[in-house]
Amino acid sequence: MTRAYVGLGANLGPREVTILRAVDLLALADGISVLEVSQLRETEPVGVADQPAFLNGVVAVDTTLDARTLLETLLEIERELGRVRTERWGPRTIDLDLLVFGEETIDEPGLTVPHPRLGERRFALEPLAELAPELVVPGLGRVDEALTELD
Ligand code: GSY
Repeated sequence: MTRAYVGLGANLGPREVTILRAVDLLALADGISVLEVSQLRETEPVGVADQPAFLNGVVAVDTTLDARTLLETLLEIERELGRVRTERWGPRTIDLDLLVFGEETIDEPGLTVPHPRLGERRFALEPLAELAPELVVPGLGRVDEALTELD
């Protein structure tokens, strides 16, 4: 069993409804137990500034899946909720990012864990710190300390 953390984001359509539906679909998926969902917070877009504000949060799960299968499940849920991948940094109805997968470090085509930009993204680090401030992320260190450094 592996504890994993998944970033939740949306900036198109009914953002909160879509994010909560994504969490429901995660809970229904084989091999995944949803443990806790952070508060959802509105955040300014990072990257392409000229797009609507995001709603972001993080969900903690326990899973018997391996990281690649969990990632495929996340992509499947994104597709089910109408996500169409067009512009890389552009607006999206739903975004599920695999942030942390246990203590594993993975760098393969299409799968990099921990998420390579976690340490620079307040919109991901802040809700992660709400759920797991003492978590030590490989290559990043304690989540609460990483967040303080960002301040
Ligand atoms: O993968 C993250 C998508 N994304 C976001 C986001 O989720 N929140 C904010 N605030 N900015 C973002 N820019 C991108 S790309």
